[in-house]
Order: sequence, then structure tokens, then C-alpha cells
Amino acid sequence: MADSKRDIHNPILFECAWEVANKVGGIYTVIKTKVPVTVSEFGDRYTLIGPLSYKTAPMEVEAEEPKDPHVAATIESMRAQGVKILYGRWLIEGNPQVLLFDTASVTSKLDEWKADLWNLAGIPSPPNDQETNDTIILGYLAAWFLGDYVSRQLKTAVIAHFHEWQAGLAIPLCRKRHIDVTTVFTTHATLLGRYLCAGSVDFYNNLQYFDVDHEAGKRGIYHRYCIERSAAHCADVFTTVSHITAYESEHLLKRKPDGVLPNGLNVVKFQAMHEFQNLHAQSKAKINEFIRGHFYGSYDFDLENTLYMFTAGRYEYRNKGVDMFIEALARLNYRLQKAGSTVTVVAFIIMPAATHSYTVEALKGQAVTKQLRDTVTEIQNRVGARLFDHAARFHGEQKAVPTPDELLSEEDKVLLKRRIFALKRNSLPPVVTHNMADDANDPILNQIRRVKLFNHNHDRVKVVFHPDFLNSNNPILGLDYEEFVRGCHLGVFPSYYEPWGYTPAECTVMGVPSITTNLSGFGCFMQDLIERPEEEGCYIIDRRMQSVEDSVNNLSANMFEFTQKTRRQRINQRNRVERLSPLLDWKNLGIEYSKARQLALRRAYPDAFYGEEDHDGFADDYFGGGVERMKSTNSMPASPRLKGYATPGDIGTLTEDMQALDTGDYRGVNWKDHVRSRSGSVIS
Ligand code: G6P
Ligand code: 1S3
Repeated sequence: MADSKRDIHNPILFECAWEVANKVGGIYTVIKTKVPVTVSEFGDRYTLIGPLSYKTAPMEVEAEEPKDPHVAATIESMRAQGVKILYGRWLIEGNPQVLLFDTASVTSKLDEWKADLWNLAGIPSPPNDQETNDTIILGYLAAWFLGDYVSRQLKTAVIAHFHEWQAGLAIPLCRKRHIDVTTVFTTHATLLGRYLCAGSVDFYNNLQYFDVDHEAGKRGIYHRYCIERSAAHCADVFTTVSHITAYESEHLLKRKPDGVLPNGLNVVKFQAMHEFQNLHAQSKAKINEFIRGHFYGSYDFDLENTLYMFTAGRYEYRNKGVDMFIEALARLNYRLQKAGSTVTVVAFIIMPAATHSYTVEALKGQAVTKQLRDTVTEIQNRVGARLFDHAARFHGEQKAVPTPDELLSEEDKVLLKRRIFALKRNSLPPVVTHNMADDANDPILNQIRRVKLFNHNHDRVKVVFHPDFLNSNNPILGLDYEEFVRGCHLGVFPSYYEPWGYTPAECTVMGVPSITTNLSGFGCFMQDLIERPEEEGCYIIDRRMQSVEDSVNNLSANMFEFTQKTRRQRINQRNRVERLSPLLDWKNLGIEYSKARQLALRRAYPDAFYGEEDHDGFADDYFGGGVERMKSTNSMPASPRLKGYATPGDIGTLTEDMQALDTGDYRGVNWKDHVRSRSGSVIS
């Protein structure tokens, strides 16, 4: 038990993650979007801790002197011992204080710390695993900072919240060294879960039976697994992002989480409903431009009758369900052809992979259409000038209105023909926009080859694989991710392993319908909250109870039904989806983090709470304040039918009850009894 004399009413909060001011993946989004609500609760009592990346920090962080004299003294003492530190403000909404450690500045201490880790916790660390080395250094630096800080600042309780194994090593160190802080550990996936799912394992039916040490050893990640497991076990409060990952953690990390902290987003509410619809139309126009260029020579379809579907995320072929997406697209293509449909579907796959820049073909497509556009503009100007001149000279006369031949000169016609001839091409529009580093073995390309989706004119489904992040400065598909998503009609994320899944959540708050699965944290969350999610534009494919074949058919049937919608129906559906945003707003979900911190304080300083507890063990404030319930007005579509959990206190589950030993208390389904289907790969 910690020193109970510390004030628990205005605690200091340090939140530590590898992705603070350092974008790698989803945790960056969690931290960055959550900052405004955390700052509004803690103000300058909140500091983020992370690694100092010289690539991004200079652009994202403004150096500043710490206001807290104890932080300043601790930093000074660490600097005196050779640690390079950047302290300042992260230039994002909320403007939080950040403390970034240059892990490379203390590599000389690595061996000493590795030996200490072995003696202290029996955790081994092989020599050449850079990620683990970084983890060890960040963990030792964070524990060093916290230990020094609480030895100077003796008045106020300190909460240290760590995300994921790469930041979690400080937790066992704090515990072993009896550092007077209370700790929270949030895992956003489990190492073993990710590795096991990426292989061909029937993961969910065997969760209870895996020999975890053996499986981790077989995959060469035993030392990483030990770090993750020790963080989970030593934390005062252990949480994860969804019930499905809580169930996974219980079996793979052998500690049942204290609760679930669902991921939120910073929801921007527009004054009028039509504003986000206008944004869709504007962004779609930009995607249309790309399509005209990319499909030059084969551009025989009507963009007014074309739908843009996409999948995006970290390149984890099976985990993110890309195998299933492509297979379902092939079946959709067949169904559309068979039905004689005039609809064209362009399916984008946005997943960064190793590449050697853009293909010549992809660049040429944009270049020839740009030339055509420039020529048309020139001719248009000349035609305009001639028309004006003609009308001015012959006003009042019969020939005041010129004939087309008088307006379009022979030179103009020849120039136009040259541009049109340049659009001829002997090859099909490329499936991929970049030269892949390993084209022959790329799983996405191989799956596209297997199902023969080669962008033929007769194909109703076309595919564009963009193996890089999107950026508005790109010469090809020059849009930011948000703009791109807004311009699309449907996001498709048929994940097999997805602890949360920000991509469909982002679609929802932007008013774009999406398809996900009941193996993703987000999918389960929506299914638990909404009575008929598909009616709200949030489709959830069952990958749990049915065979892979049935799931693929189900996915392609959902996509086919989507293609049958009229424009009016699509507009209505976008309105309905957007109405779900409050469910994903940090203003509501941030309260789960507050509850986790309260629980951590109660566990570390139980005496300080004596006489303050309500029957749930939480102060009433944590259930009441800041709730933005879903309101309905006449101009908006009817509210979605919720299953009764409409308040933040209901959405999360953080309670001491989750400690009960039987697994049946996870929300939604009883995982133990409900995972039945034999899951497997889509490729036979
Ligand atoms: C938005 C715009 C409309 C436009 C529509 C196109 O709703 O406000 O002006 O017609 O998008 O929708 P679609 O689903 O065909 O891209
Ligand atoms: C993880 O990132 P990922 O894409 O590797 O963390 C994300 C944030 O919690 C989560 O959305 C995602 O499902 C996890 O897998």
C-alpha cells in the first residue's frame, strides 16, 4: 500500500505511450484525440511521456520550461546524468505538456538495465531486438523519472497510466521499487493474439487452451510477452479497449482486466446536417478526378453511377480481413455482371507496404488527363473570345450567332485530337499505384491475381491498391485520409483480429456507412448498444458463429444490397450513420478513463477514501457529468434504437465485479459458450 497522506482529490496524471507525438498506428489516435477531455479534467496536472523522435517531435512539440518545480528539478537531475529530454507543449488540440526522452542518449546504460531486469523480474532480453531495447530504455527512464519526482513532490497523489507493452515496463519497475504512484495499464491488443491470428490458427475457439509460454517461445517473442504480462499483473488497474480483447487478455495474459475503456474520437458537430453531405460531394469530386486519370483509355463508366468502397489500415493481410474483402469483391463483380447492373464499384485498398515509388503507368494516367484538361481550358478560352468578338461585331445582324465551325478552329481540332489519341492504351488500368518491393509475393496482389480482378472493361468491380498513406501533396490520389473517407460511399473492414478498429469508427463520425465484423471491438460495441445497427448504416458481419464461406457470402450480399440503393437512400443512410457519433465521442467515453483512474487511486490509497464511497465504489460525479445524450429534432432522422445503455456509465463496465472468476460477465455475449465456427483462411 502506498503512502496514504497524499491528496487524492487533485491528483497529478502522467500518461505514457510509445506513440506520444510519434505516429505509428492506432494508439497515436487514441492519445491525440483523448487529450482535450483529459486536459479539461486535469489542466496542467497532466503530462504525457513518450520517446523523443527527431523525425516528428520538432514539428509537433514546442519546447517550454516546466511549471511544476518538482518536474523541473527531476528533469535537471536526469539531464545532469546524460539523459536528453525535450519538455514542452504538444501542438495539438488541448495543447498538453509532454516529456520526451531520447532513448538513444542512454544506450550506454542498456546492458546494466537488462541485467537489472533479469535480476529483478527474471525477464530475459536477447541482444538484437531493437524494439525491446527501446522498450527497456523507455521503461527505465519513465520509472526513473517517476521515482525521482515522487521523492520531491510529497503532497499529491500521482497516477501513472501506461499504454501497451512498449510503454508498460515501467509498471513492474515501479512496483518492485515501491515507487509511491498508482498505475493503470491499458493494452490495445495482445502480442500473442496478434501473432497467433496472423497464422492459420483457429484462435477464438482455442483461447483457453494455448500453452502461452510455449507459443510465445515458438515465435521468438517470449521476452516481449514477459514484459507485457508483467505490466498487466503489476498494474493497480488493468484495462483494455474492448470485451473481446478483455476475454483474450484473460486467457493469454492470465489476468482478467478490471474493465474496458472503449476508444473515442473528437467529434466535430456541424451546425447544419447538410454541411457534412456537402463535404462528401466535394471530396467525391476529387476522387472522380483521380479515377478519370487512373482509368484513362478504359474510362467508359458513368461516375454518376459509380460507388467508392474502401478498406484501410496497418498491412496485416489476414488480421484486417483483406483476404475476405477481395474474395467478396470478386463475388460482387460476378453478381453485378449477372444482374446486368450498370453500377460500377471502385474498391480502394489503402495499406502501406514496402514500395519503390509510383509506377510510370499510374503517373502517366494523371499526366495525360491533366494535359487534356489544360488543352480543353485553352480551347474553351479561345472559343469564348471568338464568341464574344463575333457577337460584338455582328450585333443586330442575322449571323450574330456563330456556327460551331466558326468557333472551333482547325488548329483547335487537331490539338484536341492529339490529346484524345494520347489517351489510347494497350494495357489495362493498373491494380496497384506503386512499384512493390516484393510484387511476386505480396499477399494482396496475389489474392487479386487469384480472383482475376484485373480492371477489365467488363468488370463491374475495379480495384485500386494504394500501398502508402494518403496525403494531399501526393501526385496520385492527392487527398488527406479524412477527405478521402468523406468522398467514399462505404468502408469495408472485415477484420479477423481487431481489438478496437478505428477505421469504421472514423467512418461513423464522418457519416460514411461501414461494414465490420463481430470479431472487432468496435463491431461488438455497436452491436451491444444499438438494436439494429445495419439499419443505421453500421453493418456487422458474423465471423464468429458461421463458416468463412458464409461470412464471405454475407459480406458480398451486403455490398450488393448497398449497390442497389438509390442516391436518396444513400443520403438518408449517411444522415443516420452520422447520428451515431455521440456514442463514439470522447466527451462521453472519456469518463471510462476517469473511472479507471479513480479505481487506481482507491486501490493505492484506500484509507483516503474512507467515508467518501458510494455503493458502487465510485464517486457519483463519475456517472453523471458531461453526458451528451442523443437528442432528436424534427429536421434530423429519428434516433437510433439503443439497447438501453445510453449513458457513459452504461457503455463501459469498469467495476470491481469484472474480477469475478467466471468469464460470463463480458458484455454482449458469453464468449466462452458462443464461439463456435471453425475460423480459417479465405484462401483454399
Ligand atoms: C451529398 C450532396 C448532394 C449529392 C450527394 C451525392 O448528399 O449534398 O448534393 O447529390 O451527396 O451522393 P452520392 O451517394 O451519389 O455520392
Ligand atoms: C491497435 O492498433 P492495431 O491496428 O495494430 O490499437 C488500436 C487503438 O486502440 C485499435 O483500434 C486496433 O484494433 C489495434 O490493432
